[in-house]
Amino acid sequence: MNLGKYLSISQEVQEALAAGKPVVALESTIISHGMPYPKNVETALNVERIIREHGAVPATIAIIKGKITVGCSHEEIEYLGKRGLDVPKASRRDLPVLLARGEDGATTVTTTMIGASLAGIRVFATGGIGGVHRGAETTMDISADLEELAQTPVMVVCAGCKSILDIGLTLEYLETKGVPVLGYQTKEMPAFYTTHSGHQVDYAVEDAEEAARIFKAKLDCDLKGGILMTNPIPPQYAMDLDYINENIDKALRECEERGIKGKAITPFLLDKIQKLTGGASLEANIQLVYHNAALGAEIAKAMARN
Ligand code: PSU
Ligand code: MN
Repeated sequence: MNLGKYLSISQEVQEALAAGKPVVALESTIISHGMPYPKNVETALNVERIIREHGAVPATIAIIKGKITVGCSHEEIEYLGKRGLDVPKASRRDLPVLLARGEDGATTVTTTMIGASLAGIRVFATGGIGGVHRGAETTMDISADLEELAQTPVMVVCAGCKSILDIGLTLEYLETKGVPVLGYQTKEMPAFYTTHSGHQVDYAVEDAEEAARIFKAKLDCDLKGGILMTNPIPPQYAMDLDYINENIDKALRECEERGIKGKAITPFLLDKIQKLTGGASLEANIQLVYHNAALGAEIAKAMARN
């Protein structure tokens, strides 16, 4: 590999990794495409602070001027948040083009996993992942996040997936690809805004130590690919199931009527749901990301001890 030219790891993250300290990767699409400015920047900086308070080092990842940047500065986070949708959303297929052209990109779960893995980071905390979209049997819209989980050895801590997706088909796809889906102290797959989805995870996990042991077993046996750790939103922040599903359905209908396609679909739906719920879903989203950051840090610490 001839990576040097394309990878830039902050000094703090380099030092932490060299010393075997816990590091948690964070994505940038959630900043520029997932939340409005300035809440996005405020949230991203709070997430970094929470990870530090839990004794780990945060590493926000983005493409900055043609480099996969692991450990963005506060200025870079502010820049990504302010530019918002003008920063191209970068999935695996976009990466070589942005790097060769020296451009910026907001990393999705997929490209954040790639950056984390290149740097040697094993755990990544975010809000939600992409998955199999409803109606994928005709559109074939299946997020590249699932393929990345199948091939890149990173544990992704999220709050499950939203019912903008077909949760049942997403779980089937992950099973086919050999990706373990774990529930943090729960057997039910959380659905982002709610703890309830009507679907089961593969295994409920007791604590961060057990999660780290499972990850280690996967690595030790060279089983390829990552692990999905789902962490339910704290109940006090969870939304009413019928209320959120009604609004998700409205957003999906508008998406179809307006003919929104491809990588624009997920950001469109997130924005629409936030507007339809008068910001209540944004608040839930922020709280679940904080919760995942804390768990990500605990898992990173357990991995560092193993
Ligand atoms: N789901 C969320 N919030 C997000 C995303 C998904 O609840 O911000 C973002 C993540 O970056 C994820 C990407 O990797 O959307 C998936 O996009 P797509 O569906 O186009 O693969
Ligand atoms: Mn898609």
